[in-house]
Amino acid sequence: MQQTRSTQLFERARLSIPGGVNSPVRAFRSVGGTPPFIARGEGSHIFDADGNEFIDYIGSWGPLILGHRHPVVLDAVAEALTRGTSFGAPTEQEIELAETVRAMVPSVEMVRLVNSGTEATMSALRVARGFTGRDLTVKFEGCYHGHVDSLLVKAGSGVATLGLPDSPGVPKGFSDTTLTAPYNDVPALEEIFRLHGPQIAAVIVEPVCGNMGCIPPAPGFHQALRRLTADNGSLLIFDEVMTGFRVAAGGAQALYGIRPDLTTLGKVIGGGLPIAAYGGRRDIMTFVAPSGPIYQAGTLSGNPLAVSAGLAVLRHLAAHPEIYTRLEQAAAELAAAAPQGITVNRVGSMLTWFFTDQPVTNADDARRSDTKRFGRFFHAMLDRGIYLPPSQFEALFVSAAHTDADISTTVDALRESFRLAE
Ligand code: HOZ
Repeated sequence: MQQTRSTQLFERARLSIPGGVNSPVRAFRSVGGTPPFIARGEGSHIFDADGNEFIDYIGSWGPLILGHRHPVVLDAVAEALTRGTSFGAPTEQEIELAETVRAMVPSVEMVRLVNSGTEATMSALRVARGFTGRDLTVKFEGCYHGHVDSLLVKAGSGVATLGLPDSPGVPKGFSDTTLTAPYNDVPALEEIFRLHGPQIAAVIVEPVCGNMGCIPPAPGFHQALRRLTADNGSLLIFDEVMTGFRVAAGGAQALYGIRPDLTTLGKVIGGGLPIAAYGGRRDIMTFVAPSGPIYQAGTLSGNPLAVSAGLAVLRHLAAHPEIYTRLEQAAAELAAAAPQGITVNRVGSMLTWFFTDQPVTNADDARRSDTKRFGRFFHAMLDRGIYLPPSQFEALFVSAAHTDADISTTVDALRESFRLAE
């Protein structure tokens, strides 16, 4: 293999970091080859350590809805830096971020800031259990809710990408608290509730799945989740780490008109800095310490730099609804470039091409995609300067920074790459 600065860095990284990366999907294991090491980003483009330029459709796996180095983020972080990097004490901006989240996502009546999506889902689950006094959780096969012990069951994202069975290190007692159903399968969920209804604390769902590739909810799926949970005294948790502020300003719950009991948020809420959140009904959230007995805490929670960046992005999105129209139009153009025989799933600016001519509505369908062909397609795109998620089981993200020229360059690359991947 030809040595480049990136390949040298990868060899060096593997000596000190497991697999050379700090999150598994980045390692290119399922598509072959080694990852470019990124030196910098600007708008919709990134530049690697060898000076190669790419149009970026990962956007840090979702947070960068405004693109790299957007001025509102840079200005907010620069201003916050003049005040200090961390206090571990309350600040006024945390209230402003909480109020902004409440205004944009009305089901979130109270919100607690944490540092990662995993922390958000882990905490939401604990709150659901503490509030209901029940232990069981229902999740859907192929959905991924971070690396929370009890949620690493039939998980998507990196777990699906690497073809791993459920992770070693998770005590059986933890995974036994998780029941699974196929995504979009209402009869399977009804059966689970028939058998276990009074023990189920919560159903957690990616309202648009992004972690087995993009899979939209079937018509009526969310309404059934809402009805079954309400009828059984269970909570409905929308994991909007990926979809929050992305598929609509109010997230997937606004798009589909569903009011979950709890919501987890991440990615866009931090504007590219590490923030996540969980929130929901006031009567539930007041169970969280110190107002209630359910414990959850964090030294860097509400970090001022991250809060500033997140607040700037959310305010910008709220003030510019036309961004969502633009995202819709640009992503639709990309979706339309697929030839016959490829299944395209898209919701707003989340999109996946599956190498199958059959509809993809759940994890089994997604696994039927020809992943070898995906690997060839991925590398053909990369060779043409288009940086896609290196996994069939992840969604790509269009940002407001993608220009008409980016989209048309990408469409040309798509046409060639689909042909080369055959
Ligand atoms: N779990 C993330 C996307 N589903 C991937 C995170 C990363 O590798 O950075």
